[in-house]
Amino acid sequence: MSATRIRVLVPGKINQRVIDRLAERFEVVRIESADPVPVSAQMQDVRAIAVSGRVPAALMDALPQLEIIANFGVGYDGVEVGHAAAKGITVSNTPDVLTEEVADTAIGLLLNTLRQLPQAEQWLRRGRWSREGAFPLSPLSLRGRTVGLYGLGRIGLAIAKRLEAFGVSIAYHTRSPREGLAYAYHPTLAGLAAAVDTLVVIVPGTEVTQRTVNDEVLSALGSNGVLINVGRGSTVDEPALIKALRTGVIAGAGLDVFENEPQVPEALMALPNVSLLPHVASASVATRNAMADLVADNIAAWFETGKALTPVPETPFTRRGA
Ligand code: NAP
Ligand code: 8YV
Repeated sequence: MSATRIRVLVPGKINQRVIDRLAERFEVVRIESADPVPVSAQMQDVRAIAVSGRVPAALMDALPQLEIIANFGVGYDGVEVGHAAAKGITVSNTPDVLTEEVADTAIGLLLNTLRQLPQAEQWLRRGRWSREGAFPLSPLSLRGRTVGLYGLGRIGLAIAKRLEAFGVSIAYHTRSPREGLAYAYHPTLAGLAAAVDTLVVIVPGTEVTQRTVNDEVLSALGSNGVLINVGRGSTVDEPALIKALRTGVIAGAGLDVFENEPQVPEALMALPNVSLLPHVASASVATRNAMADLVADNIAAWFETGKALTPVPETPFTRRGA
């Protein structure tokens, strides 16, 4: 089948390389956002969506010929995947190509949080080193820590491998233990938090993981405790975290993701014991290019071979008639 005239909808902003790659073979239709749902004759024969953001059920319902949604990102919490599965629409994501980059960033964020490296650089840049002397010693250190991973999938494992080289103890919580690993498994998140002093969140944002890092988990982590979140903001109860950081229930936090991005609570920004990044864990040119290619290649493969390259587990479909 020729793919040249197939119409692909792109709601909202996306990496330019996705547009350039798709435009080589498809007709790309851009709209500002998925809300409100577009109503136009053009929508009647849209067969694919490429997206970095939300695809609500209503958008799927407005596109009668929709076959595939290619998500820019390994996490696809913005796509109502249950609705897509029920309608026989395939959803693809971008696993593996970003794993090492995100793991690198997680380690950087962990060190920044513990050793206050961004604050130390500001001390130098603002002339305080020459005026006032040495930057104060960091109260926290990675030395002697026990790190718990909440999530030990592709990225969690890549973080754990890096942590091994730092000589820290490693434990984890997932729904089912991974075979063949020497890390201590904890069947509950609260149990993991009680056993470690550093908790790294790298689970998907789902209804089940929502706000699971709550008062109880933060209390269990303890007053020397540090929380690092590179998964999704929805997994952490942000007001509970702010309270815990303010009152010394835990010692510090490093966050790349937030509940209501790009809004970050003033109360969080005002805290001295946090290191904050604007969702940049995969944000290098090379990694974002690889993600963009995988989005375009998923759509091309779907129409050429009848199978997406990296469909999500909920939609293991092949194309009708392929
Ligand atoms: P993955 O390979 O699917 O791993 C997910 C891990 O989470 C698995 O170990 C899984 O184990 C565990 N998990 C899932 N649901 C759970 C639950 N309810 N309770 C406990 N554990 C649970 O995914 P990945 O490639 O490592 O990516 C993980 C997530 O990182 C993505 O979904 C995305 O949200 C986030 N991410 C963020 C950035 C960023 O820029 N900050 C970049 C990339 C990815 P079980 O199935 O055994 O529970
Ligand atoms: C991206 C991510 O920043 O892959 C993911 O799940 O969170 C990041 O790599 C995001 O998906 C694109 O905006």
